Amino acid sequence: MTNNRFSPGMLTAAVMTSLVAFAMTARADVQAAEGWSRATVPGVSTAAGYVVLTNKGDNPRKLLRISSPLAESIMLHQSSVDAKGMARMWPVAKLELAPGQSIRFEPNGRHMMFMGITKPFAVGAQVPLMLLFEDEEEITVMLTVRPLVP
Ligand SMILES: [Cu+2]
Repeated sequence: MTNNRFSPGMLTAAVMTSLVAFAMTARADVQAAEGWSRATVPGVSTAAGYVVLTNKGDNPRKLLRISSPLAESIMLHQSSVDAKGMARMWPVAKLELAPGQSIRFEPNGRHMMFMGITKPFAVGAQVPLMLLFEDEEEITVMLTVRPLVP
């Protein structure tokens, strides 16, 4: 026996898929590139993530939340090295991209601090990073894990 008719369930799934695709393409003001992280050693529960974010839209974009299935939480951090070579870092409350603005996250600067990573980051692995912006624009960035020592 064959049945070539679409079932109502299949039709609903097809409609929902197209709605999701539409929602994703309707809001793509912020683009992410050059995502990477560093390998971690066993027992270490934190990691830093780097990316370049660019606002291609005509409106300011405010970052509301950062998350990853591989970490309990992720914070925005800024770090710097002083004249004596001492490195320190501190949390950054918010991040907003003006129209056309590009912000680079990099070592000894702005970074995404992964807290409570669920397993060590292995060289070559891809770490998903979800960035939620105002107006429900959410983008996913894949961070490529580089060796701990470059
Ligand atoms: Cu940090």
